[in-house]
Amino acid sequence: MDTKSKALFQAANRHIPGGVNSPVRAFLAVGRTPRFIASAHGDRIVDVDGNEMIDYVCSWGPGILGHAHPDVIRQVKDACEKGLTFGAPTENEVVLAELIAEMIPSMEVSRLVGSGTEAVMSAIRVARGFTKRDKIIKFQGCYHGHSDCLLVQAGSGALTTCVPDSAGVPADVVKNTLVASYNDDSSVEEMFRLHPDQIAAVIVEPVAANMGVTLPKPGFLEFLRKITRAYGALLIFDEVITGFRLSPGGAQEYYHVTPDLTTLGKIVGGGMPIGAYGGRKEIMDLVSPVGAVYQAGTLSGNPIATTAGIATLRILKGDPGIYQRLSKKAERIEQTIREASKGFVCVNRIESLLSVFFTPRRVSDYKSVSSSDTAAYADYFGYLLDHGVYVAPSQFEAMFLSDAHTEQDIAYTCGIISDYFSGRCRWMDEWKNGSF
Ligand code: KE4
Repeated sequence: MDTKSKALFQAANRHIPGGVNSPVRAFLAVGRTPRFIASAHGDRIVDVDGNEMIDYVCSWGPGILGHAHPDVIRQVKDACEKGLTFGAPTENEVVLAELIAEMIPSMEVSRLVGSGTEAVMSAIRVARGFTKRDKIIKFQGCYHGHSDCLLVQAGSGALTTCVPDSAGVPADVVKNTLVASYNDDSSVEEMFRLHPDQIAAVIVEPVAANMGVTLPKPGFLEFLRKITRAYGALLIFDEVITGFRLSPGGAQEYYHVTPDLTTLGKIVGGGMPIGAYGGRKEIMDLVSPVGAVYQAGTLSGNPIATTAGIATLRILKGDPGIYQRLSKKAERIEQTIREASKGFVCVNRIESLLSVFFTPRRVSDYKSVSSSDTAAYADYFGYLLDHGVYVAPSQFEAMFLSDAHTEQDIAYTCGIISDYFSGRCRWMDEWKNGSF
């Protein structure tokens, strides 16, 4: 029953584009009315119609401890009593910068901003300022927020041109953006061969999670580290999703590859709006007011957001066992999908991040991701939603686990998934007959 969600969605559409403040929330990819959430605790969310669901979106990643963690909430409440924002430096910002540097040593110096988009936009600017070069390489299928120069898709002459992937982005703005293929060394080598001293940086999601979870092939990240060094370009790891998710030190600790710059979001704010970018002092000293690269923000590092971020990181740092618990829970779901689907779908998982792709092909890049049957995913999504399991409303997103997911809820989820694939799922039969 979603009566109140339907009414709210109607009202929302009158004053908000598509009725949502971020497109994926509109459920367009799954053909359902978005659920308007009233509250959330632990691994549960409750919508305005009182439907309680087990949450595997976790607000797209920040919710690694579960919703409304009591220690985080208590500290945020106390902080609110002292004022919400001062527009002046605070002790919290020093504490959070020290925590980030301790957990992600390559971020010796960092700057807090308001979102992952802002972190990436700023990191690109610093890379261009540091190298005095204009071109950047990104990868097809990787998403780094909505700053203009990254809203691109490979043009026909992918090696030389790109075309905007959004209205309102002038062609001029993306002319210095090159789009390579994820996990394809040769596509990167070719770009450096064509533009040997013009590339400021390569930006990559060390584990791509915005085309669904797509893992780096063995050696790919090491290759990017090597080729950027060889050509004097910077390597930027966009760890907005993987930061503090794959391990306390993110993907760079997990894969033992150290980038020059890192961008963070989501977990670093503990559910409050924080992004961050950082790297070694030599690079970050270019950032205003020390250096010539300008970047600023009214609410950057505000006391409430930094309180939530510090509380969250301290819990993660203080209980590394969380990562093993998270991984075991995700592994149970992965195994259930593999067994129940009898190999008719592809499951990619790394630690507590996973995606199920409705294709029997192995998914390792944008091309193979594109073979997924999005209508089939929508059918799967709807069945889970109707049975109280809330996963990403898009084939090209990830499933997130939290430390609050109980064994009981994981078992329930596995039961629903098994029921779907073994009984309800018309997709496999019709897919076999090519009629889906
Ligand atoms: P934000 O500006 O949304 O805080 O971060 C942008 C961003 C940057 N880099 C990566 C790797 C990201 O995944 C994101 C944002 N992630 C999406 C989920 N795939 C946010 C959800 C949404 O857009 O509503």
